[in-house]
Amino acid sequence: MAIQWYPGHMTQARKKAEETMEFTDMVIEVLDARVPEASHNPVINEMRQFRQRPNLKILNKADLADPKVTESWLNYFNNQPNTKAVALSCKKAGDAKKIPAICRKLVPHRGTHLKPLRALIMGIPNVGKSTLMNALLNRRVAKVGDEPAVTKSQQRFDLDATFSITDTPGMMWPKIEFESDGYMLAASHAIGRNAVIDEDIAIFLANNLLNNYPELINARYKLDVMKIDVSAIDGVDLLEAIAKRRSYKRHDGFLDIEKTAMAFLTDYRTGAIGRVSLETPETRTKMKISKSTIVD
Ligand SMILES: Nc1nc2c(ncn2[C@@H]2O[C@H](COP(=O)(O)OP(=O)(O)OP(=O)(O)O)[C@@H](O)[C@H]2O)c(=O)[nH]1
Ligand SMILES: [Mg+2]
Repeated sequence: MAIQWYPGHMTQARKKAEETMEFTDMVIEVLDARVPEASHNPVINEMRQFRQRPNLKILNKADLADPKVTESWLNYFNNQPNTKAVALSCKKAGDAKKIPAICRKLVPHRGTHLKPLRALIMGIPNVGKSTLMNALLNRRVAKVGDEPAVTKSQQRFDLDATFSITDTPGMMWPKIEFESDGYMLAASHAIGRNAVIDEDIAIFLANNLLNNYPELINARYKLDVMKIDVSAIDGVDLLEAIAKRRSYKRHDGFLDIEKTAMAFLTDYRTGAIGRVSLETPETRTKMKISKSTIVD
């Protein structure tokens, strides 16, 4: 089932972003380091390129992503023309501090009292835009929360008299081209729960992680203790095994797969499984070539 999520307030957010773009010198695009291409909103590029604003891509939540894969994404992005990308964890004190200097380099003609540098933080929901804003300002100015669409309107603050930053509401786009992108985004909690079935998302995620990080899955869910061969099971089997091990049962005595799906998604979202990435530059290239609908 293709996932689409474009609630009404995002049309409004898009209009407002288009207006603000005119008075913006550069875009700080926040991505989820675990799904850097899936979490890229093509509409942001359109808006940015229309005004020819430079772009800094931030692969945020790098503390949750596979470091090797993040490294290959940075190479991939930094080899593209007019693109600068850095990996970051807003949860690490001081990590965000390197950002202002990079911005100033990208827009050397601004950044004075007379002509302050105006940066616009953009990205899909729940990638950490407001957390970044707070980290840059070193105080809690913006509300943050682990659910999509926390920020409802733009907020502008001065870092100092020569640099201002605007936080924006998370923005999706009207049609997600690749079905697996919708699943990766839902797993990473960028899409409202009303638009998805948690069980489907958990099965997709389980298949992806079983393929790419079998040792981590084995270690987290003690599959060997249960005499289960991690290389011989699929996502549905994994959820069933977790439900059995944790004795998640419904009132009627059957395994509670819904509860298990939520627990599994939470484990991924909080990093309890370990540092994992759901896509690599190679899987992305393959996906584009095959135009297949679901890639694990
Ligand atoms: N592990 C980890 N969590 C992060 C990081 N940055 C942000 N978060 C968490 O991600 C969740 C979303 O953060 P927000 O800053 O509210 O995200 P946002 O992009 O502003 O979201 P919207 O306003 O809904 O568009 C919160 O629970 C943050 O604590 C990071 O670098 N690492
Ligand atoms: Mg926000």
